[in-house]
Amino acid sequence: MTSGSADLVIVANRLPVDRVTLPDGSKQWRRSPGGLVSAMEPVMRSNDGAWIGWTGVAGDETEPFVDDGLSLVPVPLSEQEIQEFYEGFSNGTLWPLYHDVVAKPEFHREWWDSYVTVNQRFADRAAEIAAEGATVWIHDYQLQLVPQMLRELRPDLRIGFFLHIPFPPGELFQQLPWRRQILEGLLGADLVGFQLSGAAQNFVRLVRQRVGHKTHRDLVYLPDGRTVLAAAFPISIDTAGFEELARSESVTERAAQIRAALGSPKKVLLGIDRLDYTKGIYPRLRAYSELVKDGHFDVTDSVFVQVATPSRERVEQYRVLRDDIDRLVGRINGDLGRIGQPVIAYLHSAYPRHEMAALYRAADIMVITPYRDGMNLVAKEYVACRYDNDGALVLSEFAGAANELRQAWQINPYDINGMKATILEAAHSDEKDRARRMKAMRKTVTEHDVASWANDFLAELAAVRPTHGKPVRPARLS
Ligand code: GDG
Repeated sequence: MTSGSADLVIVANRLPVDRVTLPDGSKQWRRSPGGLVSAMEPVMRSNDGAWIGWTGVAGDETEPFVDDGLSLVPVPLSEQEIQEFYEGFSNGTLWPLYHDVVAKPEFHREWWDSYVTVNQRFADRAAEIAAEGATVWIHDYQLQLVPQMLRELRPDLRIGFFLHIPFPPGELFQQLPWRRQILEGLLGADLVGFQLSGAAQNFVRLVRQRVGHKTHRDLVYLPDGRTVLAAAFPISIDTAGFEELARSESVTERAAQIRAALGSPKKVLLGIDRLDYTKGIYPRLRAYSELVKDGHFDVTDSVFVQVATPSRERVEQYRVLRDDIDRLVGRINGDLGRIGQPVIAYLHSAYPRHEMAALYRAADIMVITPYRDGMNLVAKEYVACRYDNDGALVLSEFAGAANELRQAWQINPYDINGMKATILEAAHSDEKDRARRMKAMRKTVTEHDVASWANDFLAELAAVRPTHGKPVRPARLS
């Protein structure tokens, strides 16, 4: 195969742009806000980089284009592929399976077939545009077969893969009928990155047990002489960017407006999540409503603001979740609210980054309670915005972020009473204690931002020794 001209290729399910229709009816691309884009942008610019992904529009056959200096290469998905590859296998099979089976994963052979077809399309595209010896960085659970498919087409490339969500323990992973294919798909990479070292260990153990390759600590030795390194790279945020936004006059003003609009309560609690069953929104709201019912919070001077960003609305489990949360909020406000004073101010909507920063600044207590989360960037964003060293973070021990944000008030979302007690503790904490905790957490997110995350990953990928001289036994079938 002939090679292209890009020295660094990012491969992700979505391109970092959205198609927007202007008031005059014309279409334009708008850069989607997100840590990954801001982290990759400088590296892409200095490396002749290109980004491969889907535009988000069914059947879109847009040719490669340049947007504000970035080369973007669309991969088309048909309506049926969106249903089978994206909503089906990615979000109906892998997402629940990788999140501790919080919801029941569905296994359908047509979904798998579509996953293979679409992964091959991404691999073909990457093979076309990557220059000789280029670095290719593949992202996330939708594209786990791409590393191996790409290696077959282009053995000259340096291939990295990063999984943004948890990697499950073997006991759960082995439910997957295509477990061996997924492991082999990932082993096409030279470096497989995870959020936590426990996930990397799960992966290496599974490779040893299920595929039969020789492993040592975080290394896998393949029979063809290649070495694959599995390691943790906890993702982060554009810390300085968030802090700057939070310090701006307009965000400061908006934060004050938000508090005033809420009736100037003594305590504002805040939850911000994609509306997803892994995020533990239900037990969180129940815990808070019980605290109100028990008289620990008074609806006249405290309020819980819950922002739930619409997500994956065509997937059945997400529709059910939305109805469950709607009903719960309605019941809580109906039972315990007053005129103009809801217990929970519930917003099913997405907001600009500016509004998010204002909400973070307006909140006394940020409550983040996922059953399982790869990292949880919202927790880090809250910390980045609290340059005043005030504000309390209540954080689930099942979020990857809990590993770094040790000074948060940590909770177990399955333990409602424990969660209630900890929220109360955070609410009654004194200023000095809050400042001590917040300062320590701010140090962490300042020292480890998304730029250092990307640099660490790419430096490790550049340093891995792709071959070994060890005699290894051939893989056995599982
Ligand atoms: C996956 C993993 C891992 C949310 N609502 C709005 C909005 N957001 C932004 C937040 C934050 C991001 O979306 C959400 O990131 P999270 O990390 O909290 O969660 P997932 O979407 O599930 O992300 C997760 C992550 O990948 C990265 O590896 O941490 O564990 O599940 O940045 O600010 N942004 C705007 N308006 C909204 O309404 N502008």
